[in-house]
Amino acid sequence: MAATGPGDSPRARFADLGAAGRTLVMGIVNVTPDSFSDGGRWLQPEVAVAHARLLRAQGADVLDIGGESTRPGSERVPVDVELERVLPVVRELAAEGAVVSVDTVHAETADACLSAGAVIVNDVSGGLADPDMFAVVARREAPYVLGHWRGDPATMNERAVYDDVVTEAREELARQLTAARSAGVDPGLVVLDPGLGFAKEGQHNWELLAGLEELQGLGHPVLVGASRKRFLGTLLADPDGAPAPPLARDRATAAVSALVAAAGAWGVRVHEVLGSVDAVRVAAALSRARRSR
Ligand code: PMM
Repeated sequence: MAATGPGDSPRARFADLGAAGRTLVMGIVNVTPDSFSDGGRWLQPEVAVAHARLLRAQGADVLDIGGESTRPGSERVPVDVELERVLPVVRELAAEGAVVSVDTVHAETADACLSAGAVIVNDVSGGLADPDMFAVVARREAPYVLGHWRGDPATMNERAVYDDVVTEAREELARQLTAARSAGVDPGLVVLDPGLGFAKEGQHNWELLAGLEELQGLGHPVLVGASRKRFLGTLLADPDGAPAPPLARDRATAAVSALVAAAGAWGVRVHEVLGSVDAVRVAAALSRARRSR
């Protein structure tokens, strides 16, 4: 049983997540018409809440609520529309005691969702999209996922150029970490994310997964979001080269969850929760057995 609940501070709720003693599973609830694998499915608040409840019952430790798709070429959403989508969902789930994160690059959305009971701000832009984000996160003393990013969905594909993606992502994350600290963000509340698929080609994603330890070397917990992403579809392509569709990527997603959990990831962000819950439990059992030998 968690020792903290809805009345406790985001800081305390975040610390409490550590009691799981294993990699955490963050279940994705995209309240959008256009996310790449599930756009439109959970756009009605009641449907989104019901889906989130199911993910929680399946063992998700955190529910990640997003109101703006970040897939390549997707449309930017005004903050009022984003809030209309996510706020009722955040409010309801937080009141039920769920640990909610809000997937947004907008400071105003983050602020409003924290007031509605969200515990974590998940910012794929790592503070680059909105100059006010770090100030809000600092003022609210909110746990913060800082993602590696090189520009919005309209331009990110052309920015996927690296000599060494692990070194460069690490340096760019370190730069944003410094900026966050200067703005007053508590580094003890920051989780890093390599931003798979954000200005990354398939090979870059694999290299980042292989280089997880180097990112962990920055001294922060690391969250991995591989779920249903295109590089898994490419890996699982049929003999004619047609990529596996998003819904056929869940087993591979769970395999990634097991492997990054074994590598010490803080969390995995996934659409299909059951497979990853089993995967992180397998990894935890193996690591306990290793320690007891
Ligand atoms: N990927 C997406 C959206 N939000 N957040 C984090 N922290 N990490 C990610 O990799 C990430 C994210 C895009 O995937 P989706 O459209 O399926 O949510």
